[in-house]
Amino acid sequence: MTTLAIDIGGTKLAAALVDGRLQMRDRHELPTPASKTPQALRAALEALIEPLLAQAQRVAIASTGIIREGALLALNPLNLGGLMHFPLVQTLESLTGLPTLAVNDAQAAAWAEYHALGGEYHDMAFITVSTGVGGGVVSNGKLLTGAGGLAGHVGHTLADPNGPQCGCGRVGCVEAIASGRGIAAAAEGSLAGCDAKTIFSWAGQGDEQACQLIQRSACTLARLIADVKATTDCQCVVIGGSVGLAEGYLAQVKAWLVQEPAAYHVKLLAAHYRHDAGLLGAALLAQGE
Ligand code: ADP
Ligand code: BMX
Ligand code: ZN
Repeated sequence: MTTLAIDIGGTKLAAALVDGRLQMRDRHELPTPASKTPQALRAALEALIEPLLAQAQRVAIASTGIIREGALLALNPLNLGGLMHFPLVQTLESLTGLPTLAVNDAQAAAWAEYHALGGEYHDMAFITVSTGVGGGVVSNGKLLTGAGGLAGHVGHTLADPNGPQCGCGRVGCVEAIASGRGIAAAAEGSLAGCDAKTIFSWAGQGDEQACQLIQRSACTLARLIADVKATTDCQCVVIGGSVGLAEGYLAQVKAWLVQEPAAYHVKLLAAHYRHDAGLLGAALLAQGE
């Protein structure tokens, strides 16, 4: 059976066909519409799936936001242009006529990365550093989604009580500091208005402010990883997302983590499936694996 896998992030939408055991083809992307209206997201999803639809027998979605009873509920609506609620499964079922499953993007990616570890570990966590900071936890071989879909949303734990306001309503969340959006929001002067990707390229050229912004993110992420270790006693933490996978970032996180007491040290790995972990995890879950 061929699965039409869809990944809805705060910055980009991706779709691909997935056959059998994780063979992916025809992957392509579109920008996520920066509009508050559900109509804009529906139209973008329709355009995204159009070239793939005829070959698929089911749909699997990994999406940013809390996924509860098939609907997307934004925890941080600012990551989706202010969109609060979107009927995800209902929309895709009506667009495709196919059975559809939806799961949070970082939870889906955690599941794919857990499979990639090949049975070596039974307790792991995945953290994406992307538009936001998302997380997924596998405990004793089971993916935790929680009673209402909130499990693993570690990006909304406290990093700094005097830190920036987070779009979720709290102050000083990890996401408000460490995410791509958080890095960009703190940029001043010559870097004001730059996105995280541009700030990374300035850091590569030795720009002092750019290096400091990335260091602030990496240090915040390392403290979060220590908290995740203390909460779950996971055997490894896998890092994904375009910021998490950016050159040199993981090495900085590792350097900060070793400065924490040894009890909080944990093996850190870059996502095996790179930018496809969400797509593949959703496909695996739709296959019942
Ligand atoms: P999404 O959040 O939609 O899943 P990404 O994982 O691509 O998407 O994360 C988007 C964030 O990553 C944005 O803040 C963007 O500026 C940043 N980004 C994209 N590419 C890079 C890169 N090569 N290096 C560093 N940051 C990047
Ligand atoms: C936010 C939250 C999470 C998501 C994470 C990463 C929303 C809309 N999203 O914390 O559900 O997993 O961002 O999302 O509240 P991404 O867009 O950065 O991949
Ligand atoms: Zn928050």
